[in-house]
Amino acid sequence: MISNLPETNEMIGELTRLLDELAAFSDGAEPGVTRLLYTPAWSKAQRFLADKMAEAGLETRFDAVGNLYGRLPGTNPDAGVVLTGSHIDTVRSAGKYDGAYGIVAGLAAVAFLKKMHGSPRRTLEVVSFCEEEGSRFPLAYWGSGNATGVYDWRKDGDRADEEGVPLREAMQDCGFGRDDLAECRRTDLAAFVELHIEQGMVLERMEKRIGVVETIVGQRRYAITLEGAANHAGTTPMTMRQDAAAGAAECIVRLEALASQWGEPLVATVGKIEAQPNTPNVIAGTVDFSLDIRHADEWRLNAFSELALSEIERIAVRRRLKHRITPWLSTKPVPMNPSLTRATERICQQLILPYRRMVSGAGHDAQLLAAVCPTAMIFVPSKAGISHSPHEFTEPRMLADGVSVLASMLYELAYEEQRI
Ligand code: HGY
Ligand code: MN
Ligand code: MN
Repeated sequence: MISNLPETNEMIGELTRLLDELAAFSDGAEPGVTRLLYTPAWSKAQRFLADKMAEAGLETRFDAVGNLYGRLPGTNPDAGVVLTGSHIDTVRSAGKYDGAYGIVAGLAAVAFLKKMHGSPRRTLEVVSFCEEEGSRFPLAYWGSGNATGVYDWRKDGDRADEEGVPLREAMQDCGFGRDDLAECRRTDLAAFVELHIEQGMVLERMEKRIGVVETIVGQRRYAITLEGAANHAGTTPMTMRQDAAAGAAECIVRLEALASQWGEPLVATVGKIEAQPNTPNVIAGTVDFSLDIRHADEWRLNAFSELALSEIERIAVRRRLKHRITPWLSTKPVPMNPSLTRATERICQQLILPYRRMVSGAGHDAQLLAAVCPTAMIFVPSKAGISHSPHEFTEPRMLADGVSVLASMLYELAYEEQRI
């Protein structure tokens, strides 16, 4: 057990200052933070973090896709690397904590451990994964996916964003996508611990300070197109329409009703929708919409996804609409490492922090890292459960709680070389 912890007020000051500085790196006029992969704001944020890691005395490097690592070498080079961190990209019009908090808190924890305890036995690293959200290109987890072998940047860079910019081109324009940069694939990890805001309201409702994540839900994401016939809104009788917007609306209402019938923790969301020609006096000829389905149980996730897609097909056929369904993300529900979740629980008890074991309804890099090393995920409460919104907020005291738990975990893993 670690003998000392960061002084709370000092830690609060450091965390809020770094989070505010990072939040300033934002593209676009929308309120909140918009920092999409390989955009100018993304580039400035990664380089800002590289400077902060270097100031903390860590060895910094970028890998070939722009994942940033800060390294505190261990005295036992054969004992593997203990990694902590999260993702630097955001959704559009995001808050300032999702992803960024895990990086900033990881840096603060490692800098504290270096200052108080010097070199660890196992090497400690902080990572700023380049992309997790899937907000710009039709793929998600580009950073941790390249680190764990889910993607290979040399082969998987052809998908284009909404402006038709290929991922590979955006990556190279940012100075990445080069063989002379560090290899992405990590095969040397002893453990990964991700600290993140809960993005839900369970901890706040249960008056808990820490969430000990047991399972991260699986996800299915689809791009769906319904194609009817654009026509005059005034002269086309209701009985003679192939209205893609009405078809999409019926699908959305039906999916919501089905998900509610299935009950928690299943969720299904249509968050993105575009009608063409998107004109008030023209019947929509085409509608593109997204579908995001999640569950903690793989069998039920698959069963609901099949049902949802068959309902979309049934509605489209009845309305004489062509339909196209493109799957673009599929992640399994992933359990966290039981030994690490027990260690997190014990640390919360020792620090007298009320905690709760729970499922994560949000996806995280931890669910990819869990395939290559023992992985744990720790939550701090989100005010009113709000996230993916400029109104995202976590009490500064609770931000510091997370660092205390994370520093204790990293100390046991890297300085005490705790068996995992
Ligand atoms: O969508 C999610 O679950 C995460 O925020 N990427
Ligand atoms: Mn997110
Ligand atoms: Mn996140």
